Amino acid sequence: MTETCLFCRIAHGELPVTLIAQNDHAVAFRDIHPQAPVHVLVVPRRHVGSLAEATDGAELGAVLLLAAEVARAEGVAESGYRTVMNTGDDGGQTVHHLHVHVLGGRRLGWPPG
Ligand code: DGP
Repeated sequence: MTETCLFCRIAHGELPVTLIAQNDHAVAFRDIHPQAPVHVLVVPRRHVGSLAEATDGAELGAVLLLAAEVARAEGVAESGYRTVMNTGDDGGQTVHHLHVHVLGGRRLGWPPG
């Protein structure tokens, strides 16, 4: 854990969020600035700065499987949803702890801006 990392603090229960799903490696909670009716973030419990720094396939797999579980729990698995991992400055990453956005509940545009 990194003391100053926002998502580490959330994952370790130091900041109050409602966890909507979790497994051994990852936790899921709602984005503070939702961009769609469903907007959930899935983050590894362990500090991983971004996808570019990921080395553990089991951990990454657990993050993605939790994202799929969130989509089912939020009722968008049938209608469809988008999973996004912003990586680095050009990718638009603002929180430097790997996270998957799970977005759904409306028709999403493509390509991204
Ligand atoms: P990104 O730009 O991909 O790094 O996304 C970071 C997301 O994190 C952004 O959509 C807003 C969200 N976020 C930032 N601070 C907080 C917070 O304190 N709580 C929650 N739940 N989400 C946050």
